[in-house]
Amino acid sequence: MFTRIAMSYYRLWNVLILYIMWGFNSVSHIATPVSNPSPRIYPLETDLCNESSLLLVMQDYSENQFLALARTPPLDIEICDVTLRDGEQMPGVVFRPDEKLDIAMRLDEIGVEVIEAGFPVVSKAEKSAVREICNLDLDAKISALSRSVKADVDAALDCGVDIISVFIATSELHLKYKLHMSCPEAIRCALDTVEYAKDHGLIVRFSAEDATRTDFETLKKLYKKAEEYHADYISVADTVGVMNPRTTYYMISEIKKVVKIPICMHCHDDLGMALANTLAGAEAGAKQLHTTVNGIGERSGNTPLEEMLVTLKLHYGVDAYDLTRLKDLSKLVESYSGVSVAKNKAVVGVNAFAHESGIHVAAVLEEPRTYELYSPEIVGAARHIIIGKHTGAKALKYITERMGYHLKEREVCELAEKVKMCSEFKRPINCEELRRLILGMENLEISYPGP
Ligand code: HCA
Repeated sequence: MFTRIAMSYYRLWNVLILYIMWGFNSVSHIATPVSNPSPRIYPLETDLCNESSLLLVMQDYSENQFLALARTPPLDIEICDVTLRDGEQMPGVVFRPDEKLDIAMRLDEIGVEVIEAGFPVVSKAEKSAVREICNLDLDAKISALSRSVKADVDAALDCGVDIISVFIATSELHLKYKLHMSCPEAIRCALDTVEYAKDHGLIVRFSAEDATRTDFETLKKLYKKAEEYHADYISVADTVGVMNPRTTYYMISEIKKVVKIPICMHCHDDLGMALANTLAGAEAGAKQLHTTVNGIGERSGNTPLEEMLVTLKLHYGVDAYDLTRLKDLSKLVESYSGVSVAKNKAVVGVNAFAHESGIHVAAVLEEPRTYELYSPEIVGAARHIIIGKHTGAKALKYITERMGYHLKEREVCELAEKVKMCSEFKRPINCEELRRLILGMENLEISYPGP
C-alpha cells in the first residue's frame, strides 16, 4: 500500500516537472536535464524530423490569381526599421550596446535602408550606442529620434547620425493631457526644431505623433509647413493603432495631394492591422515603411519586419532584401529582448512551417505547397514534421524509413496507436522516444506516467 502511494506521488511529480520544463524550454528548444527525477523530459515542440534538406530547389509559392486581378500597384518603398528605438520602448526590453550593434549589423545585411538606432538623449549609454552604430559605416542610413527641442538635435548631432526624426504630438488629446500646449505652440516648436536640424545638415523626418487622431485639416497644414521648412520626409504615426487599411489608404491619398516630399508610415498593432495599414499606406503612395523585428514595441507592438518583407516579395515583387536572414534575426532579437515569439507567429514562429495533422503531413510530403504558402528556406527557416495525436500512418512510415526502419503496414499502425497514447500527455514525442517505441523498449505505463 505504502509503495503504491509513494509511486503515485512519484508519477505526479514527474508530470509536474514535465509541464514546468515545457514552459522553460519553449524558447531554447533544448532538452534541459534536471537532477530529479525523470530522465526523459523534452520540450513541447521538439522537432522529430527536419524536412528541409529534401527541398533541393527553392520554390517561390507566390502564384496568386488575385494579385493580377486586383491590379496591385508596383511599390516604390524603403524600410526604416525602428527595433532599436520603438522596439526597445516595449515594457521590459533593454538592449545592451553590443546587442544594439549586433542587431544593426544584421538589419544592414538584410538590406533595410534606414535603421533608427535610438533616442540619444535617453541616457549616456544610449547615446554612445547610437554613436557606435554610426561608426560602423553601414550601408543603411542611421537615424535617431528627437523631441521638438534643440537639445535632442544636438545629442543626435554628437552621434553623427544621417537622419533625425523630429516628432511632436498633434492630437488634441496629447496636446491637452501630455504636452499642455496649444496647437500653435506645438507647431512652432516643431518647425523651429526642423529648421535647426536642417541648418545643421541633417536629413529630417518630421513626425506628427498621434497623427491619426489629429484634426485632419490641421495635420495637413502642419505637414505642408514642415515641407516649407525643408523637412525631407513627413511621417504619419498611427500611435495607438486606430486605423484600418481603407482609412489609411484614404488618409495617405489626401496627404499626397498637399505635400510632395516622401511620406512615412509608422503603424502600431493595437487592432492587429499594423502590417495591413502600412501596406495600404504604401499602396496610396507612402515611401518609407516602419517595422520592428518580431513586431516588438509598445503595447501590441509595431509592424513586424519579417511579415513586411515576405509580403513585399510575394505580393509586390519587391526583391531588394535578403529574406534568408529573417529567421536568425528573429531568434537573436527574441533572445536579446527576452520577448518570446508566439509559436503561431507568421513567418518566424516555430509552427510557421510545422505540420502534425495526418492529412496535412501526407499532402506536404507529396507537395509542400498544399499546406505552405512559401518554402521555409526563403526566410531561413526549416520545415518540421511533428509526431503527436494527429499523426497519420503515412507520416509515420515516411519518418521511420528516414530513421532507417522498414516497418510493415501492421507495425506502422501499431506504432501509430502507441504514438496516440503518448500524446494523451499533451505533447508531441521526439525522435528518441519514437525509436524506443519502435524497438519495443518502451513500456508506456512506466515511461509516461498519467496524471
Ligand atoms: C512614441 C512616438 C512614436 C513616433 C512615431 C514616428 C509613435 O510613441 O514614442 O517616429 O513616426 O508611435 O507615435 O513612436
